[in-house]
Amino acid sequence: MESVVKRYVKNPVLTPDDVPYPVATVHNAGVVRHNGIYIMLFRSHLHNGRSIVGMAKSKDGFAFEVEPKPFLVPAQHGIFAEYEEFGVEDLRICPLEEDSPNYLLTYSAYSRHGVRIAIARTRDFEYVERIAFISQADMRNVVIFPEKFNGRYVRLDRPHSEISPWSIWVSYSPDLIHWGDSKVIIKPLQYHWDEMKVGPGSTPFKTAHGWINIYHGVFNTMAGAIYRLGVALHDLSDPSLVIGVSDQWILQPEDPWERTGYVPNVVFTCGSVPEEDGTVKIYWGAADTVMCAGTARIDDLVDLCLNKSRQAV
Ligand code: BMA
Repeated sequence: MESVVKRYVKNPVLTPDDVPYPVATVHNAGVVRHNGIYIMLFRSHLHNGRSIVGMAKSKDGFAFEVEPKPFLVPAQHGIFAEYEEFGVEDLRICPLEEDSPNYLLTYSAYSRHGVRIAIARTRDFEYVERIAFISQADMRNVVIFPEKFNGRYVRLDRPHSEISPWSIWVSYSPDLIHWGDSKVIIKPLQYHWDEMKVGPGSTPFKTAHGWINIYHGVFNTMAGAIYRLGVALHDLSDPSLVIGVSDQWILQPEDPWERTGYVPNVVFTCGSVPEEDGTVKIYWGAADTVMCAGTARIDDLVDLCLNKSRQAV
C-alpha cells in the first residue's frame, strides 16, 4: 500500500548542524505560513539537556534557513521565569482568524514545579508577548483551534493521569486565560498502536468535512516506546464531536534518522500547513534529533477518518 504521508526526498529538512548556535537537537516544531513565508519554531536541546525554541524560515516549506538568534528562551523575570526555569518545549502556532495576522503560541514550560502550558501571542514573529499560564502542572501538548465557537476559544489538551491512560481532552475559554468545561474525547485503544497514550499534535485545520487533527500515539514494546502519528476528524461547528479516528497510523518511524537518535523510534508533530492544492505539509521531529517534512492528500486523511475508523473513547 502506498503510504498516506509521502516523505520529502531530501529529509531531514533541518539538523543541529544548520543552527548557528550550539544545540544538540532540532525537533518538534510548530509551523505556519505567514506573508507567504513558512515559519518554523523548533525546539532544541542545549548541551545541558534543557530546551529553547529557535526560528527557521523557508520560501517553499522544505528548504529552511535558521535565524541567528533563538526565538524563545526561558523568561528572566517574574512568574514566567519561575515556571520556565528548566526550559520551553514543543511550541504550537495557532493562526487565529480574528484580527489576523494574530498567532497564538502554546508551549510546555518546565520547572522544579513540573510541566505546564504557557500561552503567548505574536503578530510578526519578532515581538512575542507572553499572556499567561493556562494549566497547572502535569499538562503538555495544547493546540488551539483557529476559530471561535459560540464566542469561545477551543483547545485540545492532554492532562496526565495515573488512573486513566493519557488521553485527548477538549476545553473552552472566553478570554484565552480561563479554561474549563473540559471533557475527554479521544482515548488510547487497548492492544492498538496508540494504546499507551495519545496527545494533540499539530494545530487542527479546516476541511469541508470537518477539522483535521493530526495527533501522536504511543505503543510500548520490550525495546521501548514507539511514537507514531494518527489522524482524527472533528465536527465543523462543535469540535468536541469526534466524527472519526483513523484505525491505522499515518506515519511511523522508518527512516534511519527516525529510528535512531536522541530518543529512538519517534515521529512527533507540532505543525502542519494545509495548501490550496488539496495537500497538507506535515512536519515532524525525528528521534527527537532532526526535523522532517512530508505531504499528504487531505482527502486521504478525511477518508481514513470517515471510512476506516476506530472507536474514539
Ligand atoms: C514526549 C515529549 C516529546 C518527545 C517525546 C519522545 O513525552 O517529551 O517532546 O518528542 O516524548 O521523546
